[in-house]
Parts: sequence; C-alpha cells; structure tokens
Amino acid sequence: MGKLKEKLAKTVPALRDDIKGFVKQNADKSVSEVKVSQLYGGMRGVKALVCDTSVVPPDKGLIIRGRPIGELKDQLPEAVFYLLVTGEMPDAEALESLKKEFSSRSKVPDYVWKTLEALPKDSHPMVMFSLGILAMEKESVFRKQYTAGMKKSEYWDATLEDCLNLLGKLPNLAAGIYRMKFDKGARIEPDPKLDWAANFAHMLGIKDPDGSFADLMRLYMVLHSDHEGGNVSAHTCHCVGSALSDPYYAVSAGLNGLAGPLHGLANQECLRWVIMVKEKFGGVPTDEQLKQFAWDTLNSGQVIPGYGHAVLRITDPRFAAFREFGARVCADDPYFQIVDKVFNVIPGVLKEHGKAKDPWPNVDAASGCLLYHFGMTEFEYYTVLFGVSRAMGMCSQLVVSRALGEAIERPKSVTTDWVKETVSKG
Ligand code: HAX
Repeated sequence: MGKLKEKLAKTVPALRDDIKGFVKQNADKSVSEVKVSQLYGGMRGVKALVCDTSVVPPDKGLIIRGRPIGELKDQLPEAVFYLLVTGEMPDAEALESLKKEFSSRSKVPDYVWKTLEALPKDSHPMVMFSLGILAMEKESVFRKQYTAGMKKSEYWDATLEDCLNLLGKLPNLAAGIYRMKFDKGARIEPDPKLDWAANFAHMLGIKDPDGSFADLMRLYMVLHSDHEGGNVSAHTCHCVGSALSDPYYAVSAGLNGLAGPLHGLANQECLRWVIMVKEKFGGVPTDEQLKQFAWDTLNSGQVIPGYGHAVLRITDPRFAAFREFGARVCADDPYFQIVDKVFNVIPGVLKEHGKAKDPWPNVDAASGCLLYHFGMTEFEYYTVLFGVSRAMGMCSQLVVSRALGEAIERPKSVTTDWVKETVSKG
C-alpha cells in the first residue's frame, strides 16, 4: 500500500465522523442567501458547495490547505497533490512513494491510441484528451468494486485507486496527443527515473538542453492544480462524481467545461491576442499603441483575454509566479516583453472601460508566452496542459467527497414565474 493511502486509511474515519456529527448538530443553521441577481447571474457568490482542498479569497488568490500558492511554487506537483488530498505536505518517504505510484501506473492502453487515431484530424486536442480519458473508463476499480457490492465506507479507497491510475497516465496520454495531433513523430516512452512533470516535458519532446522547460512544466502543473470548488470544471466534476459515476466519467466531464473560452481556453486566446499585437506593430508596441489596440478590441465587443476573474479582485498570484519565471528565463523574448507591457497598460484601460469588476490579470495572461518561448507554438494545445494539472484538483476533490460520504447533488431549480411570484410577495 502506498503512503498516501496509508495516511488516508488512518485519517478518513475520524474526519467522516466529525462531519457527520457537525451536520447533525447544525443542520438547520443558515450560511448563505440567494438574491435574484445571483439566480440569473451564474450563482456568483452563493455559498452552496463544500470544498476543503483550497479556497480563493478575492483579495489573496489561491490558498491550498492553508498555504498561499506563492509558497508552493517551488514544490513538485506530486507534493501538492498529496497536500490537496490529505491537508499535509508529504515527508521524503511519502513523496517518493507517490512518485513511484504515478510512474508505475503510466502506461496508456493501446486501445486508447487506436480510438484517438480514428478521430478526424481537425478534432480539438481537448476533445482527444477528454475522449482518451473516457475511453479508459472500463479500467475503473470503483465501478468494478461498486458492482461487486462495495460498502460506502470504502468508496474513497476505490476512488483513490482510479485517481492514481488516471493521474499516472495523464502526462503520457497528453504528450501522445501532442505528438499525434501536431505530427511530431512517434510517441516518446516515459522515463521512470523522472518526476511526474519532468516526465511530461520529456514525453512532449520539446528541446530542453538546460532543463528550463521541465522547470516550467513543474511550475505550470503546480499553479493550475486547483482553484476551489465552484469553477466550471471543478463543479462539473464534483456534480458528476456525486452520482457515483467513477473518476474517468467525472474528470472527463470536468475537462469539457475547462475547454470553454471563458474558462481554460482563455490561455490560447490570450496568446493569440499577444501575437496579433506583435504582428500589427512589428515588435513590442509603445504604451500608447497598446492602449489603442486594447480599445479597438473592447469597442469591437470582445473581451481582453487573460484579464478579469469571477472571484479574484487582485493580480492573480499565479500570474505573478509565471511573470517572475519569465523575467528569470526569457526576459529578452518579445512575446514576454509584450505580456509584461500588457500588464502595465491593460488594468488602466479596463478601469476606464468600467465594466470588468476585476481589471487585473488572471493565470492565463502569462502562461502562453512562456510555452511559446520554448517552441510549443501550437496554442490549441495549451488547455490540455491546464487539464493535466487541473485533474489533480478534480481528483483530490473526488477522493475527499467520497471520504466524507457526500450526497448526490440535487439543488432545487425554480421557474421564472415562481421567482416573479415570490418577489411580488415581498
Ligand atoms: N475584457 C472586457 N470585458 C470584460 C473583461 C475583460 N477581460 N472581464 C469582464 N468583462 C466584462 C464582462 O464581459 C461583463 O460585461 P457585460 O456586463 O457586458 O456582460 C462585465 O465586464 C462584468 O463582468 P465581471 O462580473 O467582471 O466578470 P464575470 O465574473 O462575469 O466573468 C470572466 C469573469 C473571467 C469570464 C471575465 O472576466 C472574462 O471574460 N475575462 C476574459 C476571459 C478570461 O481571461 N478567462 C479566463 C479566466 C480564468 C480562468 O477561469 N481560467 O480558466
């Protein structure tokens, strides 16, 4: 048994009893109310979900199990996954154990590659990624054990098995998709000596003489790993998982939400915008030129990608971490210089525009130019990288949900007639 499972086996029963007792004692206490604007406004701010892996205070940004993301940026993704699931950082032995778990589960079955090869050539990489995961559903330990009569108290264990299997395979699957979709040649076998993110970098086949691309992948995987429970991908995964659909179904579903342009696809849109700027001005523009270009984008009814957030009201600390990496590794790169200039100019433009509640950059504003710098120029692929990382958050949330014995999601929907009638009664 791996150290992660050993740890959970010790902690889960007490945690479950604690929550059970707490809910029983406080069942009728109220924690949130719902306004009409929220009903029709994407439920923004309604407190109706529990997620213990991370929180996103609007004035601080991502905090994983009490640790601000800025403090975790030099950790391995494996350590962050352990933290997400258990609430504690792993010691050296537990980290080694998890690294071994991932690398021993990395083989992607041949039928997955055949399924992906049968798709039309112009399928989006996110379709390939989500479908590749769904195709592996027949491997689910949870489904087999559920069919065999597993007890509710054992759900977390089978869910963890599926999640470790899935996370072990995702870098391999995602790298294979990159090479297949963009004609990069044969798939590259994983190297069992490498950590999870470095292995991903290795299998992508990007030239990396000094190891900086592997460093970027480690950082990328840590920064995108989780963002509490209400964002579209996390919430979708949680909802599907609550029906006891296994992690293959649930994570695949979550990734379909991540593929939307207002969510994870924004990183590809962001780089597209930066490239347009460079092409239009033949290099790094002046502040005035950039300001005018931003106004042209806004006046044509489009958003400035990479800016604004549903929850945050500050510069996203994940953006700050990418910017710091860029300043260290590729300060001379014109795309990085444009991203840096955009950061100086756009918040002022958005404030003047007066619509966005958050005029500051989010995580997607800087990641693309760094990937581009290393020669990963196929920006259609960027959301897949986001997805590999976010799968850690989705999986950890699934394990915790099953450990706590959470119920199937079934909020009450209401009709507009009901809302009008209720409001008219005062
Ligand atoms: N540029 C122009 N207008 C913007 C804007 C931006 N970057 N951000 C928000 N607005 C506009 C909204 O479109 C909205 O306009 P309408 O009233 O005309 O509909 C208004 O400002 C109020 O929006 P908000 O309350 O500030 O923002 P929301 O919570 O509704 O939406 C979004 C948050 C992230 C979707 C939004 O800021 C946006 O579209 N940003 C650009 C796309 C982007 O970067 N998405 C990635 C977000 C991070 C993420 O989830 N990554 O996965």
